[in-house]
Amino acid sequence: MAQKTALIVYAHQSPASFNAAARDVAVQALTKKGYKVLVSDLYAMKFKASATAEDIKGDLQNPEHFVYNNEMMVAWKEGRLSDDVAEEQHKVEQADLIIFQLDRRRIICFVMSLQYPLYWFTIPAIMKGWIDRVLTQGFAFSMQNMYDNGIFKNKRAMLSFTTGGMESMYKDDSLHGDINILLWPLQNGVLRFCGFQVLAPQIFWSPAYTPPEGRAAMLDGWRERLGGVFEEKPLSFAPSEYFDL
Ligand code: FMN
Repeated sequence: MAQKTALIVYAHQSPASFNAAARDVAVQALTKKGYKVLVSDLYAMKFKASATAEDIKGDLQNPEHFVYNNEMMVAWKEGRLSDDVAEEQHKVEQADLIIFQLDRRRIICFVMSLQYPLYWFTIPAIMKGWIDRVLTQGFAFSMQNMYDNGIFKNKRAMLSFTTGGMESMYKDDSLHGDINILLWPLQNGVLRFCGFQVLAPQIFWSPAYTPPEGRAAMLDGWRERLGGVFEEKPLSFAPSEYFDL
């Protein structure tokens, strides 16, 4: 049987961070389960965060009025994306090429995990850049293919992140408000929009203010969860058919 593949998109500058430890636990746990694990270490790669015309090789369709989405879609179809974007898209696709040799987007048992520290209630800029530049029109979505009919509907994805604030601060009646509101743009607007089955987020609350035994317990819980992550029921969202387009 072909080997199953998981991709961890990772954004932290320090190998001594809790995020690095969470990434290492994920690599170990998924490898133990028989997965081939790919890691995109965005800071180490010096991944370019800005979506610019440099992402396209060759001539632009409309140099007078540059429209990133349109230009990227044409460049993707014609194999003219910059090498760094093409390489990341290949990672997103790779598992099904290995597993089923079918339509390159139709696979099961694939997980994409975004691992990051919460910055200003969202992801770090470098990870937003990865999303902007890699999950492009045509490759990751189209007007016909989104949400329930999304291109990656047979793949799973999840957010895994650390916070500075404590869990009690992220409730609907507390200082920062409900964490689920912060996660909606990422979980619905990015992952589900592209069709991913979204797994519950893995939240490591305030590791910097947690004693060593508490940090170890968080990592143990993560390891245990990953052991059964492919049997988890994804989060539920309102079906697309409820809405008129
Ligand atoms: N912590 C929060 O709880 N909410 C935030 O909005 C938030 N914004 C941050 C923005 C920046 C630019 C930085 C550097 C930190 C921010 N933090 C915030 C704290 C980090 O989330 C925290 O330091 C990190 O999750 C700790 O994990 P680590 O040990 O792996 O670095």
